[in-house]
Order: sequence, then C-alpha cells, then structure tokens
Amino acid sequence: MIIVGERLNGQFGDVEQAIKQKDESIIKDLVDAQVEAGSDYLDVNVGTAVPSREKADAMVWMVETIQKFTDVPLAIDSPIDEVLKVGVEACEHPPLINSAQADPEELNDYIQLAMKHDASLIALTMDEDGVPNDVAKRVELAGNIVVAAMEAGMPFDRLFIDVVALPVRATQAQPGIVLEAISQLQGIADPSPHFIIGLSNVSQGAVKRSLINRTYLVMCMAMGLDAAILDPMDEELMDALITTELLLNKQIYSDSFLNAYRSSKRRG
Ligand code: THG
Repeated sequence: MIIVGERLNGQFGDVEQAIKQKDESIIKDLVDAQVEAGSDYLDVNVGTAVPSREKADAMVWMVETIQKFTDVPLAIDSPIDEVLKVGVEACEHPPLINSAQADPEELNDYIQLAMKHDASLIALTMDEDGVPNDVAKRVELAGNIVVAAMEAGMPFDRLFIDVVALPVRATQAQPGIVLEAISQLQGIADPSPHFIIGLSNVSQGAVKRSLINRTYLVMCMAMGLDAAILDPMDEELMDALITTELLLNKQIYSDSFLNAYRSSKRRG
C-alpha cells in the first residue's frame, strides 16, 4: 500500500496556525510523526489558511520547511494551477502532483508537468461537470486518463487514478459506487496504474470517523485500491491496513506481523 500522509493540510487548525505564523516546529512534529508512521509521500495543501493571492508563497514556505526535516517525497496538493506549479518547482525530489481533472486540456498540461519533473501524477475521475454520480462515467473518465498517459509516454507506475471518495453523510450511495468503480478498473492497463482515494473524505461531517475510515479502507483495498491519502498517525487505521495486506497475501504472516510491517516501512 502506498501511504500519503494527509496531515500537512491547512484545513487542520494546527497547520493553519503554522502557516500564518511561519511556525516551523508544528510542521516538524507533523513531518516526524507521519514519516515514523510509514508515509511514502507527505501531502502538502495550504487549505484556506491565507487569502488566494498568498497561497503560492504559503505553498513554497511549506515545501521548503518540510524539506528541512525529511527526504520523503511530497504530494503537492492544490486545485490552483499556479500554487501547484510553484510547489512542484520547489521540490528537491520528484513529487506526486495532486491533482489533474480529467478534462483533456488540464490532463495533458499536468501530464507534461509530471514528465518534465520525473514526477508522478494523481488524475481525478471528474471533469468540468463535477464528480460523476455513477460508476460508468467514472470508468469512462479513467479510460480517458489512461489513454492520455499512454499517448504522452508516461509510465503507468507513475499514474494514480483517484476515483474520488465523497462523504457518506451527504451522499450515501457514493461509497458503494466508488467500490464498484475500483473493481471494474482492475486490468484497465498492463502494467496497472495505481488507484487512490482521499480516505478521510468519506467520514467528513460524521461521528465515529476513525471507524468509518478504517472500515472503508479495508473494503476499498479488497477491490484493488493500492494507495490512499490518509492519517497515518491513526494507529487503528494503520493496524487495519496492515492486516488487510496480510489477508490479501501481500505480506508474509508472522506472529509479529504488525511490527514487521512497521519496521519494514521505517526509514533510516
Ligand atoms: N483526492 C486527492 N487529494 C485530496 C483529496 C482527495 N486532498 C485533500 C483531501 N481529499 C484529503 N485530505 C483530507 C484532509 C483533511 C480532511 C479530509 C481529507 C478532513 N478535515 C477535517 C474536516 O473536514 O472535518 C477538518 C480538519 C479538522 O479535523 O480539524 O476531514 O479526495 N487526490
């Protein structure tokens, strides 16, 4: 499982404060904890901590600050073209670009950006009409994404298709639709692209968030999800993730399988 740590996001009060006050110690603590917990990438999103015209500067500050404390690659997360591009430029290691929508122009622009930086790319199965309500449209958009990557010569192991998880509290049929889309997309290309979601979206506004998140993660992994943006500091969530990998025969069983996975992920 490819783990993208979600916590360096200005949506969270502590990170919002860090951005506003340029407080490096808050950033360092979240970097250390997420790296220790096994993150393969750290998502970087300025959220709404600063007004739009200051978001590009805030992104560069976050990227430069995080890189003082870790070599783990970053997932540069912004819907604003300029903020995303300055974030990618500031990266010392090839990042994960988060994200492109499936409209041909934006998709091709971001595929080129990824190729230029040896980066990976998250492409969303949504377009100018928004997030599709059904499985068929998500699968169709994923097809467009795969064709665009193929035509640009982008290796599929650097392509992450995001089937876009939505809050169960708002639209109760959506989690099942996402599961079905993940299932139908297995085998779309060989070698396969990765399949990713922003896991915490599913529990937004709900109670028992951690329980909802870990239950849904297990279901998605059973369908073929192999990457997720999540809170790696949620220990019960990580236990469920590791146990699911074991039950899917992706980890060797030993009595210490939880510890074995955690030490195999730990960086020096
Ligand atoms: N796909 C991709 N990128 C993404 C998402 C996605 N990036 C952002 C988001 N979705 C994933 N990250 C988060 C981060 C925080 C929350 C959800 C997803 C979250 N925040 C709290 C809330 O909204 O209730 C607020 C913070 C708090 O708890 O104080 O849940 O889908 N490619």
